[in-house]
Formats: sequence, C-alpha cells, structure tokens
Amino acid sequence: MKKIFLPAFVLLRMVSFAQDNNVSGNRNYASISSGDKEADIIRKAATVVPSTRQLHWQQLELTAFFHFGINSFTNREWGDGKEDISKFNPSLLDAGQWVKTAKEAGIKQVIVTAKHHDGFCLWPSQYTEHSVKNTPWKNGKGDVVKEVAEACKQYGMGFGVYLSPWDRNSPLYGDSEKYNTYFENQLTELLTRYGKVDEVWFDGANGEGPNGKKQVYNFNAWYTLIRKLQPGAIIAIMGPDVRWVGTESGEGRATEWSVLPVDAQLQDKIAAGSQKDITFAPNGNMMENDLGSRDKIINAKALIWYPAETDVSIRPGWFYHPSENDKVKSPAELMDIYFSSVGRNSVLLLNIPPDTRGLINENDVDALRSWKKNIDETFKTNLVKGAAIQSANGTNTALMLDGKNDTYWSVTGNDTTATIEFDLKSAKAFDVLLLQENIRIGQRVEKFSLEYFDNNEWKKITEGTTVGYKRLLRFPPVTAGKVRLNIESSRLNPTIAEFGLYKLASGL
Ligand code: FUL
Repeated sequence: MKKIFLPAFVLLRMVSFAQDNNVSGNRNYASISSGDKEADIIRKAATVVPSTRQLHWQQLELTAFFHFGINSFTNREWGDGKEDISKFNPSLLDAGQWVKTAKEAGIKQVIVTAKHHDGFCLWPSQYTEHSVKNTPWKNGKGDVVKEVAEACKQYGMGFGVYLSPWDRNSPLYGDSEKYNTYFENQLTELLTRYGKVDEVWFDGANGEGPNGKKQVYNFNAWYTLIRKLQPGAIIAIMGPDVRWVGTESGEGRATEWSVLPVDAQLQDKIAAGSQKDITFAPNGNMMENDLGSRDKIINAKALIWYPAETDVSIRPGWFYHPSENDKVKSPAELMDIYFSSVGRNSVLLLNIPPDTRGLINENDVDALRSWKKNIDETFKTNLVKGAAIQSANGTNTALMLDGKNDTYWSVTGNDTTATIEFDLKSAKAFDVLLLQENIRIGQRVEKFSLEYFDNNEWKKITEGTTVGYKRLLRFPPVTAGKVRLNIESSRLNPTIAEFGLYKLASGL
C-alpha cells in the first residue's frame, strides 16, 4: 500500500525544534537576509550541519521496522478499526528473535508499530479498550512494545515507536481537541513506560477522504512532548528531524542534499535563535527529484538540515501475509536497495514483518543473513589502503583511509575544485567507489568523477553529484594501479572523510 503523499498544508504545521543543537559550533539552520547574494546563500548552505541527534541517526545507516498488529492476523494492510481483536494471539511471540535477527543483519535501531491506522495498540494503553489487554494473548497481560524495548536493551539496539495519527477505531477521531488529547496521552505512555526511546515515527497517511472526519492534528504539542520526555529521540517523517525520501521502493535520489530550503514565515525568530514556535515548511513536494540544488536554495528564506530516510518492506506488503512467504526480496535485491539508500546519503528503514507466530519468518531471516554476508565481504578490504596519495591543494590525505568519518582531507584554501591521485602500487580490480564527507562541518560536494590511468591516459570510470554522509557507486570492474578523484564542483572548499575502492563479493 502506498504512503499517502505528505501534503504541504501538513508540512506547514511542522515546528522546527531542530534549532536546539549545534555541532562543531555550526547550526542546523541558517537564515537568509535580504542582502544575501547567491554566493552568500551557497556558502551558508555549506555550513548548515546536523544536530547531535541527526548526526547520531545518520551514522546508524541501517534501521528496521517491525509492522505487527491486528493486520497480521486478519491478513490486511490497512485495518478499518472494527476488527475482532480476539484474533490477536501469536503462539510463539519472541521479540528477542526479532531484534536479534535485525542485529545480525547489521541493523542498529528498530521501530515497532505500536499503533497502526486501525487503532489497535500493541501495549496495554489505559485510554482504549482496543489493545492487547483485551486479547487472548497472554490472557491480556502481554505488552509487545515492552518486549521489543527490553530486547533492544538486551542487544544494545536503538528503540523506536510508530504511532499512527490516523486512527480508524477511536470514536474521538475527528473531534480534533479530544482526539489530540487522546493521542498525547498515548504518546506519553509510550515515552514514559519503556526507558529510552530513540525514534518516534509519525506517518502521513490519512485515508478519510474529502467527506470523512476532519481531524486537525496538533503536531506542535506532540513535538514539545517528545522533546521534553525523550530529548534524544529523532522525530521522523511528519516531524522536524528526518524526512521521507519520497519512495517506498528503497530507491533514493542520486542527488540527495540534506540541506533544504525553508519557507520560514517566522524567519525573524530563526534569526533570533528562538527555539520555540518556529513554523517551517520544507518547500514543495518531497517526491520531487531535486529538493536542494542551487536552483532550489537561491530563493530560500532559510535553510535547514533535513535528511532523508528510505523506507521499504522486505516483502510486498508492510504486514505479514502467508501468501508472500515466497516473495521475500532476494539478497541481491536487498543489495540494490543498500546501494540506492545508504549509498545515496540516506538511512535505510527496512521493514521486517513478524508472522502470526510472532516470529520473523525463516525466509526473511535467510535473505537477511546472505545480504549481510555480502555487505561484509564486499566492504572487508579497502583496496586503496597503503596507497600513496597526492593532492596539490589539499591536506591530511591519510585521513581519507583511516576508517573514521570525523577525520578528513580538505582543501587548504578557498578552492572549490580538487584532484586527488591514488597510487595503489600494484594493479587492483574493483567495481565499487565509496565516498564520505565530514557532515559535521556541512555537505559541500556537488560534482565528482573517478578516473583510472590506462595506456598513458586518464579514463573515466564513473561520476556523480552529491556525496553527503555516504555515497556508493557500482560500475563494471576496472583493473588499475592508479586512480584519481576529481572534485569538479563544491559549495565550499570540499572535504572527504573516507575514500574507498572495493570489489563486490560474488555469490548473489
Ligand atoms: C504508510 C502506511 O500507510 C503503511 O501502512 C506503512 O505503515 C508505511 C510505513 O507507511 O504510510
């Protein structure tokens, strides 16, 4: 089922609580003054940085969704809120198996669907009868959210909750004030009962249609509550920290800027550094191809760090359906997704839906295992290790190969182009390029290419636009002893935190 597109009027209600964190002295927003020239705006864009929580989230790279609920038992994708919840009775539910499966796949944080659009709560909420407390599972004494939270603690994993604003069961839905209070009460339960919450995921779906119930969500109050109760939590999608990449196929943008223009009606407050009541709307349609290029930002009133999350299910549906047991994405498909999400300056949110036993199905476990093995083998050896590196206008070349994304090579002066030459000392075969910028000081690179030296001339291997936190490119295998990276355009003197060449593991 496709996500309903996030309409601009909803985005307009988002509040930026993002301004409360600075990294390296820089901020995760910049206001544009009327006197700013194009060059000033581009320079400002290059110095906007992630907040501490955004940086932490970006480095997770791989996160997972567990879509589980009454839909798992009714075999539906969207419940209508009228389902017989006595059907909810997983025979072998083991959240430890879910979290362990995710961890073994390299995933660092998981998000459980505490409440989907049908309104059924996976925890014993005191505000509704439509919850696990009235099901035969554990005689109504069970709490799936608690089991997931505890498993996350046990395995050292991040823990997040999905709470659907759209609730097809609640009789209060459509009575805006009453429902908002109900929602806040539920959110409070989730944010106070289970220890640390690392991500709160609000979905944009609302299928009520033009003649349906008109519920006006009080997003501002929800964000305030989250910041108060769980200040470290990322608020994703219908929230100020992380945006939806715009697809549900696992396909991110080849050009992915994390700094986006903002129509700040309350721009003065941004300028004044106020952390309250700053309404912002990232301009336009989140599904557009280009959200943050020069053309998009030169007319901005303000700029904000607003990175992309790529959500996709390992199966055709978000919830478990027995008929999809043989439609689990293959390790090769998962690898394509890895390259087009993590490899395109985005975090992957891969849905792995537990089955009616309350376990991640064997087919999904197998696919995840082979996928992880392939990633590990591919990235085991950086073939550039030990290379002699030269860059005429750059400094700290060795730091590109130290495996740390906070140490970096950069251009010493103000140049926005550079060439870095790597002498591999002997011919190596490779078909993957890895690049990382140090986003702690901003996202800058706009255009790059990779060449190899062959028969006394430089030949192009591949090229790209943005790098950001991480960029991965695959290409037909090349064997060479000398390569060079050309940074052809950058918003400010460029930085490269990591450079790598790899050979794809076989066996998929
Ligand atoms: C969508 C929902 O409608 C789907 O059911 C699923 O939860 C997906 C992640 O978001 O908007």
